[in-house]
Amino acid sequence: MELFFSPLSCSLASRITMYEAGIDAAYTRVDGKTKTTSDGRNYLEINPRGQVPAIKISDGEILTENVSILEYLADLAPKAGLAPTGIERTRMRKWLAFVNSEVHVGAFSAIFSSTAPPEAKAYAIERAKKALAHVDKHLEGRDWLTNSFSIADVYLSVVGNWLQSTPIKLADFPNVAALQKRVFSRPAAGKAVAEELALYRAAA
Ligand SMILES: N[C@@H](CCC(=O)N[C@@H](CS)C(=O)NCC(=O)O)C(=O)O
Repeated sequence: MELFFSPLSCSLASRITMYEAGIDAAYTRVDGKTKTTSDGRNYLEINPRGQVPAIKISDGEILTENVSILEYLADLAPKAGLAPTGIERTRMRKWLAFVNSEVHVGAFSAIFSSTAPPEAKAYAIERAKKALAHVDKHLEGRDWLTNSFSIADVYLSVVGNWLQSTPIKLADFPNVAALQKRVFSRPAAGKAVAEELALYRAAA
């Protein structure tokens, strides 16, 4: 398997999941500006959308989209318990979808966009705050988004990590902050975060 990633971007959730699940993979860095891989390939020929994450699976197929990739990875290692079954699976998918549509793409894509006008950014900041407040309320008295640790918690933690580059304060969402701390304190997740932080800093 090969993961196409950019340090500290949403593809970090795939790396964390792979480490948590004990999945062996090659990690190929993508330059988001030039759309080339670290070994000189044209990334647009791998994922025409030019976005990370993408994974190449054993038959050569390229899978894209965080929500589907994370679930695919979790299902490769059921014993790791990264995705529940039954109605809990449905609840987990709800949170994956919520983080993806309401927080990540619905808000952060505009907040970090180099082309979005200031009005769009201001709207996106308010949208992110509303969505995070909703998640924070759900997390009151809970350790995880569902009844046990899952890929939805991983995804939320990775997206929450971006707040430090925005005017939104993670501390305003204490339950989200506490969940992120729990996730990043796990040995596998912590290793993934530390590795990508080092790669990110080395390039800065
Ligand atoms: N719909 C995609 C969005 C992925 C996405 O936004 N990836 C960002 C990094 S977090 C990216 O590659 N941005 C560069 C670009 O859009 O050109 C998904 O959910 O997987």
